[in-house]
Amino acid sequence: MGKIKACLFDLDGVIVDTAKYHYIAWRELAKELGFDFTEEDNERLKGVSRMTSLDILLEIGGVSHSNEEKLRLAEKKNENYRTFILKMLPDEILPGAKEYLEEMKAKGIKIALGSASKNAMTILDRLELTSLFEAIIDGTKVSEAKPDPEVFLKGAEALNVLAEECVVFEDAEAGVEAALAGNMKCVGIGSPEVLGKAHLVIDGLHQMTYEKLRSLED
Ligand code: B16
Ligand code: MG
Repeated sequence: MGKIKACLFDLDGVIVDTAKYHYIAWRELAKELGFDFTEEDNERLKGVSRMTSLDILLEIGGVSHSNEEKLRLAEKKNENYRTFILKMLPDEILPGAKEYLEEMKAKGIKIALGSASKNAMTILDRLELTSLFEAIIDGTKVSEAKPDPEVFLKGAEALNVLAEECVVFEDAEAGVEAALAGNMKCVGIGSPEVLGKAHLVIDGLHQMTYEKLRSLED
């Protein structure tokens, strides 16, 4: 208990909005498979791993495929998705995110990424944010998906801090649950109705301050 020493940031929905590109790529796959996939359906995929996202998509379409075929479909979607993220520019960083990362770094707070995405490195490079992170834990480094706390516990370990010294920033309910399961403080980014379990809920990092971070200390 006590002092906060580190911030762990989710990527999609916190630092950048990649959900719109995921949506285009999933919708295209659904179209090829012969069914519609709406923006509302896409909400169910936020924070969820690629293969679980595919399972949800196939369930919506009422179709089933072999594991081998599912791997091929996920790969196809990812290739399409990557054509979008490879064109991303730093002006796509969400308002206040870079400024907040820089401010925390200047105050001596350690910073790590905790994302389900296997494309996190590509995205951070495109946004020119990679050097701000002391540790990057992404979908290539974990075996358990959120709400399991693995991604954040590995982040704390890499930063050499205790779980209770960390604050997690998350836009997905499963991510908030992962932070709490890991015995960490959590700031939800989005709607209080969805993220009500977080210690604080804000609209975006533009609303975050060093004082608000300190106010989360026990
Ligand atoms: P990939 P986050 C998550 O990122 C996305 O919210 C989710 O929609 C996506 O399915 C997942 O990454 C996996 O992404 O296909 O790139 O490995 O919110 O955990 O930063
Ligand atoms: Mg997210």
